[in-house]
Amino acid sequence: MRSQESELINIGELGDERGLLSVIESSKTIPFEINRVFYIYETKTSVRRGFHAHYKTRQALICVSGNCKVYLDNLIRKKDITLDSPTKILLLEPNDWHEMYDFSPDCVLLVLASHLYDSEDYIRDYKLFVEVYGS
Ligand code: T46
Repeated sequence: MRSQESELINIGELGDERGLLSVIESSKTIPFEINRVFYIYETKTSVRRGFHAHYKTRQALICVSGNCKVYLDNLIRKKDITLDSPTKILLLEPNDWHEMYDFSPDCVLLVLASHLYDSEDYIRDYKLFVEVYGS
C-alpha cells in the first residue's frame, strides 16, 4: 500500500472587534471531497479512543473547542500531536494508526471525512495493520 504522510496545518483566523472566525474550504483547505462530518464530545479525560487505521478514508481533525492529543503511528514514525486551537487541522491519512486521548472536558473534536461510514474500512487489529501497511 502507498504510504501517505499525515500533516498538521494552520488555517489562521480572521478577527475583528466582534471575535474570531476561521474558514475551511473544501477543495482549498482540505485535500479531499468531504462526504461525512461528525464530532466527538463529552469524552472523559481518562478515555483513549480510536485504536485503528483505515483502508481508504482520509480525515481532517479539528478541536473546535478545548483540546486533546492524537497519537499517530504509520510504522515509519510514531508521534503525538496536540490539537489545542480551532485553527489547527490534522490531515489524517488512512495509513496512520491513531488514538485520541487527554480530552479536556470542553473538547469538541470535529472530523471531516472523505467517505461515508463503512465499518469494513476500519483496521482495528494492529497485527493486520502491520500486514497491510508494513513494507
Ligand atoms: C476515526 C476517529 C477520529 C457510525 O455509525 N458512523 C460514523 O460515521 C462514525 C464515525 C461512527 N459510527 C459508530 C460506530 C461506533 O459504533 O459510532 C460508534 C463510535 O465510533 P468509533 O468507536 O469508531 O469512534 P472512535 O472515536 O474510536 O473513532 C472515530 C471514527 O469512527 C474514526 O473513523 O478515525 O473517530
